[in-house]
Amino acid sequence: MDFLSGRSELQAKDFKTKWQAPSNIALVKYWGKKGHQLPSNPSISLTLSHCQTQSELTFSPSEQLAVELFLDGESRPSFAAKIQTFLEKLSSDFPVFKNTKVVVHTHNTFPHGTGIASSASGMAAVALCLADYLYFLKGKDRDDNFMKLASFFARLASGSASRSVFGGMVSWGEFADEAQMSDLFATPFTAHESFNDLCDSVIIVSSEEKVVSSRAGHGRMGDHPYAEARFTEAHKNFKRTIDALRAGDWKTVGHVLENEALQLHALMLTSPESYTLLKPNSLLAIEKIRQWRQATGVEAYFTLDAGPNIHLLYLKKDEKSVKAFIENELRGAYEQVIHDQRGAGPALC
Ligand code: 2P0
Repeated sequence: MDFLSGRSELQAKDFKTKWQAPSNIALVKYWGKKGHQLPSNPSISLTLSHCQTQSELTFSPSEQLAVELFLDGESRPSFAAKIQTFLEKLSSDFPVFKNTKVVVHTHNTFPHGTGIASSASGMAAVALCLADYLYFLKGKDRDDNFMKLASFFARLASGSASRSVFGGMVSWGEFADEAQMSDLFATPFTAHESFNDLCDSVIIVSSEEKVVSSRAGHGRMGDHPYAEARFTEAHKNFKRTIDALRAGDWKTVGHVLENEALQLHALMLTSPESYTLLKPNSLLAIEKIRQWRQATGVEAYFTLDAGPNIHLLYLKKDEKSVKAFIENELRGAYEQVIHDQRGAGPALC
């Protein structure tokens, strides 16, 4: 890969950069990994617009790698330790990080207390700053490979973050006949124009901290009795999804979307060390969404991340009726709602 060439001769220098990166919601889920942070199956996601992390990174030469991190101005040693561990791993391939001090100032635009994980947006923002630093050290202008490098770094930090480096729809993981797709980094996916204004209302059922992290959840796929069946299903769902996305077939996308969310949570329930991230109100909302769709014909479909919150996806033309449904029919089942939509991707601040 040419974007990795010439990395061993780089010398640390003073540099500062700031990027913002969005969150994303997977339509076909990444759940289970192999090798060095590689996905067991291809995934595809919608990049969101309102849920963003902004991170400023200041790099300076140092005798050894050191990381400080401030969230909204407050020192967060535990987050700093995560970035430090990530950079330590990266430094075997990019030795310049062994002689770099990094100070991170970060801020999330998510409403407080939503329980929305920020690892995708957070690690994507950091990865973009790292890619910027390396381009600066090489004396290169950002080119077509810049985002590829950022996605490569983001993947190593957190798999889903690899997809947050691009806007619109984004796929990640090798897949037959899709030569542009790679396990190493994500690539933008061009869907039918009818999905250009896809909406996602995030229904926050619970903002409590999760009992099992995503990282641990991926780990539990290692000895899961249904792992192979899941990876086969994921490949089939991926194919159905990309075909339907290209054809503008929202109904098929919606059916796969719901199936993927339910498979994800079924894997958690049936893993040898079982756990439940769904809450009673998650199931209540799912039932009501199905009944309402049946009764009205409005094509709004749910999905879930590794958590209890419901993402309700729908076309812009149905925005008014979906918002009224959430307010009237789901009242009492949620803490708050974030009405989000397809986003354009990261930006240099
Ligand atoms: C996804 N999730 O495709 C799936 C669906 C959550 C549910 O990827 O261990 O934080 O850092 O690579 O990316 C969440 O897991 O895990 C995730 P690591 P990540 O979005």
